[in-house]
Amino acid sequence: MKTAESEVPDAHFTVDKQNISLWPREPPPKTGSSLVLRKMCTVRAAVILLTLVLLASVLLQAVFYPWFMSALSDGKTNAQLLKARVANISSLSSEIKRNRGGVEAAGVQVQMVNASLGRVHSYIRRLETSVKEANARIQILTKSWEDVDNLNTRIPELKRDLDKASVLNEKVRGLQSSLENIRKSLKQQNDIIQMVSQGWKYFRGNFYYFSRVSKTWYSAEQFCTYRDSHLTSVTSESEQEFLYKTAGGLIHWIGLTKAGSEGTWKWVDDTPFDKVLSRRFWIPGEPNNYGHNEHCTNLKMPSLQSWNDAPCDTGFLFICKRPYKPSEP
Ligand code: 2F8
Ligand code: CA
Repeated sequence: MKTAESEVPDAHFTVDKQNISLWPREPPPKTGSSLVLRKMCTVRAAVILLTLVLLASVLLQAVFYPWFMSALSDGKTNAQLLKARVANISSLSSEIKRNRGGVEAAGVQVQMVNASLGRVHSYIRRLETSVKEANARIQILTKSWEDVDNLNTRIPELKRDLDKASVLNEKVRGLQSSLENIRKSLKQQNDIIQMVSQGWKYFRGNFYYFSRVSKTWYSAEQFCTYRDSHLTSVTSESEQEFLYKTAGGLIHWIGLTKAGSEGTWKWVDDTPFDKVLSRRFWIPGEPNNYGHNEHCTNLKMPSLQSWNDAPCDTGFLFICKRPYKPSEP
């Protein structure tokens, strides 16, 4: 016991006869059995406490060891995974470094692609505009096509109408032709009326003027030419008949005269002389060139055989002849 007290530091000392203490004075030590008892209690308490701590430790280990081991295992696994990921990241980093050039090139290509895409978008917009225009035209064409369809359905009807129109057209042409003939006929009749009103007579396409005054053959021809005609020629029996009948038995000069040194008969209006035909129209015994001075011809008798040669400077009535030439409408 003496030893235990000596192990406690002495914190009480005296200065100038005054007691100085660093902490309160302990009560005076207890004596004998209480101290032992007290120490035993302390030991027991310590043992109990240690036992409890030990039990608690065992209990905690029993409870948390599996969890701890599992956590440890998980930690290892996670560490391995993390290590693998780190390795993978490292590999990826290397790969990224290697690919950085490629990425930059790809960036350039992306820019080019973007530019191309811009052009493509512009082209697409133009195409859209074109498509819209084409659609508008298609609508117009569709409308036109509908019109064509409608017309197609009407084709049979139109064909029938066309056939009718063709028949009518043919009739109209016939009528037009008839009208034209009528118009020409009316024009001809009008021309004839005009000439007749001036003293001319019409026979088969020619106008004839029977004079009321006598003239020599040459003066008579001058009279005729002044009126766009000549002394008449005779080219057929019907004309001869018309002339002698209209002459009324009076002697009239006609356009037959001898010309040139040969003294052959010629028509003054240049109608070819038909010697054979003319033989039917001379008075029998004529032409006799009576007095060797008869170079012109007249109608002397009221018959087919009515021609006589006579002196050209003798005065007789005369007959002018003008072919009918239809004037322009
Ligand atoms: O006898 C025919 C003869 O008659 C007349 O002469 C006398 C005629 N003369 C005249 O008409 C001028 C002839 O021509 C005619 O041949
Ligand atoms: Ca004669």
